[in-house]
Amino acid sequence: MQLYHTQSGALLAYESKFYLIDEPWDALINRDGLESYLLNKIQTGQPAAADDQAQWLMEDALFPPIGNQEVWAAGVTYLKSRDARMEESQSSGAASLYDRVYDAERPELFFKAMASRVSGHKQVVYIRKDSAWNVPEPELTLFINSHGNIQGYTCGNDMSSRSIEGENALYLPQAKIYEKSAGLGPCLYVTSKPVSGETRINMLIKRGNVEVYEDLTKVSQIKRSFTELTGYLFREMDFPNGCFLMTGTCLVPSADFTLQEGDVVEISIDGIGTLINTIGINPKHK
Ligand code: DO4
Ligand code: MG
Repeated sequence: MQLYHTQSGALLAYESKFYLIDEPWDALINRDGLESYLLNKIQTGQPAAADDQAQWLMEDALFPPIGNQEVWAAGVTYLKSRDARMEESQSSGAASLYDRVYDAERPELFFKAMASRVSGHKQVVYIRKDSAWNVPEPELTLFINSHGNIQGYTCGNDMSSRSIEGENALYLPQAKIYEKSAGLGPCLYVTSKPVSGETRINMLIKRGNVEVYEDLTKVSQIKRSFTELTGYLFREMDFPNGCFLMTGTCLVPSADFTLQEGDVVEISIDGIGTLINTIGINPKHK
């Protein structure tokens, strides 16, 4: 089932019907056993919403599926990411850092965004004006509730500056954290079943009407389990409203590619749908 965060509240899509759930977003998604709770609501008489209202909400009134949570991110969880970081950081001498973290017991986890810096479906994400080499990073993103239980999944876009990170690994926060540097959406895919390794993650980038990049991979390519990543994140931190965790990029465009203003990035993950973001530049910094 898909749960959309809309202007009119939580909209549940299940078996081709829609239901408006009249509960605050944070309290709803933080419930243990969210899937059974929502199923039970439908089975015990939650009235279906009108199709045209639901379509309008999903097309025109969608928020990212986040309330008052932090967004964290894991790094170097796919071979593709390790190789790309090693390539971009050759001149800084930091290449071995990425190799080592890929094989280390402890994963790389970093703070990515407060909700106020997150863009939703069909919204703009920014590239930095002081960065010459910018990419989107398509990442299966977990929603983990305050008890450390994974309740659902969404598509994540971990916008990144490869030139800043490549210059010096200590610049990672500047390469990763800035206005509108994270995309989440279009919905929370609520399921109690583990995600299949066969789940496909696809990224398409369009410039005008031309496709300038497309590639696809499967979740089975990830080096670490989601419970392992979640376990490290929750070791010494409490998240009263739960938190989002991007699980690392599995696709990286070739080294001669950089995003331009106006490009459109589409990240699709089986079961969740497609998150579409247009690339912009913060007008304050133009
Ligand atoms: O090590 C730097 C960031 C890694 C990352 O964001 C990723 O692998 O997705
Ligand atoms: Mg990333």
